[in-house]
Amino acid sequence: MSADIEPAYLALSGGVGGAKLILGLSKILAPEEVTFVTNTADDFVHLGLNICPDLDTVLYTLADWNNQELGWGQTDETWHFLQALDRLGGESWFKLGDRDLATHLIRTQMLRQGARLSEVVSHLGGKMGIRHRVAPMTDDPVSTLVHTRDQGDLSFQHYFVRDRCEPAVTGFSFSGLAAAQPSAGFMAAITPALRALLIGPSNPFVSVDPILALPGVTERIKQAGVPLILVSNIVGGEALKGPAAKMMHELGMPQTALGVAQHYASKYGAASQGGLVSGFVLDAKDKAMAGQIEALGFAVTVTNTVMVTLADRVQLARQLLEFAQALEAAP
Ligand code: FO1
Repeated sequence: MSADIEPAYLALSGGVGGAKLILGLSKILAPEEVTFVTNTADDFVHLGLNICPDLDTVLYTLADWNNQELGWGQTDETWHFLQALDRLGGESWFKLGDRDLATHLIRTQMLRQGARLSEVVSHLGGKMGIRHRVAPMTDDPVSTLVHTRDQGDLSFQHYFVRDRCEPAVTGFSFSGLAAAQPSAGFMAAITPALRALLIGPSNPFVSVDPILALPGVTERIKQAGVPLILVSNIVGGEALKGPAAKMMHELGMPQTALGVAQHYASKYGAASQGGLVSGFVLDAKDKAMAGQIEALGFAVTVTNTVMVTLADRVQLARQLLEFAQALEAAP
């Protein structure tokens, strides 16, 4: 992966939605121009293995190894290990494919030998032929706790995969976060050379918030004074992927792009009012909400944000860069 030159762009990502935008950005920005930072708050230890789902989704997507049908894991996957595990009465609710298993084994081995997660990511990324910089949000363990109405607190993957996001949520917390340090690769990207920070259509509560909540991150972004641009993960009242709309409903928020913008406005504030967020990217389906989102203090651009094809990913990436340039030029 690329090093040395300070990047002009930084993109933050959760899993599938953010990874699609990252792929688009990787097609138009040279490796030294951008850093990709991924959420690690959905990481967990399963069967003794260190699993980093969002990181792997980003790596597999950039390597063109990702399983497009599932949205996670590798392409051309086989499931002999899982079947054998199941036959022996092992925990098979979390589906580890045969190819995917190699990633978790190498990562676990390297971590046990004392490597930082960032080093593991560089190693795996290099082996996958990825030239762009990818960094975990932190090298320290952070894990999401999902507070539920009826089942108490659940670890994220138990809520998400084992319980299929069925329990009603009342909130989230992130153990380890207050003591975690942002990774060196993350912090190295926030320099005077940075021109924009881009956040794809990832889940605000469990993908974006943990990254921005790492100690010192929002302060450093504010100091850098660069536009922070978010893409709505809710289009036409539905989540592009995953349980975000259901979570919003359970949390008593409007299940709309406006609801997403309100969440970010209340948590981080608008840059135009001394806060963090400069721009909000709204899907054409939701263009009627543009005025209300602008009233929160955000600049708004309206475009197609639903990325089905590679051309859609590249198109959205281009629009984001144009939006960032317009915001940078704004007084
Ligand atoms: N998601 C599922 O819905 N079911 C699974 O069995 C599953 C297995 C899995 C294995 C490795 C991996 O890297 C990801 C996996 N995911 C699975 C996806 C993952 O749990 C979620 O998409 C993310 O944590 C949310 O971003």
